[in-house]
Amino acid sequence: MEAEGRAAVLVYDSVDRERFLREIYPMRKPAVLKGIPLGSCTSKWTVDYLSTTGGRQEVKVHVASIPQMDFINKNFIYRTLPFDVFVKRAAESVHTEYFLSEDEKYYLRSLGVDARKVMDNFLIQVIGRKRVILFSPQDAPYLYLTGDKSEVLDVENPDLRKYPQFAKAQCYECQLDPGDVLFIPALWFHNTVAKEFGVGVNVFWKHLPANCYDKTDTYGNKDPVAASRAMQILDRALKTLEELPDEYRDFYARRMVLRIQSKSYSNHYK
Ligand SMILES: O=C(O)CCC(=O)C(=O)O
Repeated sequence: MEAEGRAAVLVYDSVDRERFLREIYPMRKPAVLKGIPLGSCTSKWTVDYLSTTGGRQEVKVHVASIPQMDFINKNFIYRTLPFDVFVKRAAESVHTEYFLSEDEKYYLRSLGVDARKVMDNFLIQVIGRKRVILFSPQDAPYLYLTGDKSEVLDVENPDLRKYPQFAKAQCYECQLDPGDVLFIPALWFHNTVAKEFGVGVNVFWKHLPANCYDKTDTYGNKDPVAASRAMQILDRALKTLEELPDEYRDFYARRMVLRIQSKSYSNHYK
């Protein structure tokens, strides 16, 4: 099967707030913003600086024996380390002290008090380089999703025998250098590969009107209210279809899919 190929994420230099809001934000596509004034953190946050000023507070880190952490099957363990020890270990490629193997990988996802997720996101790459691969929400049918996560972990070299539809997904790629900011619109799938030790700061914000979000959803992790209601109704419809014999269930399920496609897909993506 022919792969859809790759597209480079558009890169913009020294964009100010007005230009971002006017030109880039409305396109709802990822964009790399270079030359945003981030202050001194990009030169200051060295391994030494972070381990000295970050202190000894204990943090719970993801530890895996391979670089591709699998957030569906959880191929990692959680271990607690003092922050300074964690930073030093994460920055070395071979460890003298380790949990799983001498080349194990570490990931600390530290959430602020006001952590948010199903929203627009700026991934601010403060130090270290990172490769990011993104997929549009319209390619969801080809991504082998479990919930909102793709089963395809190695997006660079996907196993197309196991995931043949994945070849139809359009892959957007970029490299983030220290100081780069990646705009990730809500619903876009993203897979990041750290090229070396790095620190990224994610800033999430709600872009839909406030009444679209669940009021009890302090952390912004849930689907918009109308989406979760529609999903519940779909679950009920699927349960109802189970009352039919196979042949009929198949026929009506296909008709329902066609109806969803003709009624709900945006013209833009047909
Ligand atoms: O840690 C990373 O590299 C990416 C994190 C991110 O974008 C997210 O949590 O949505």
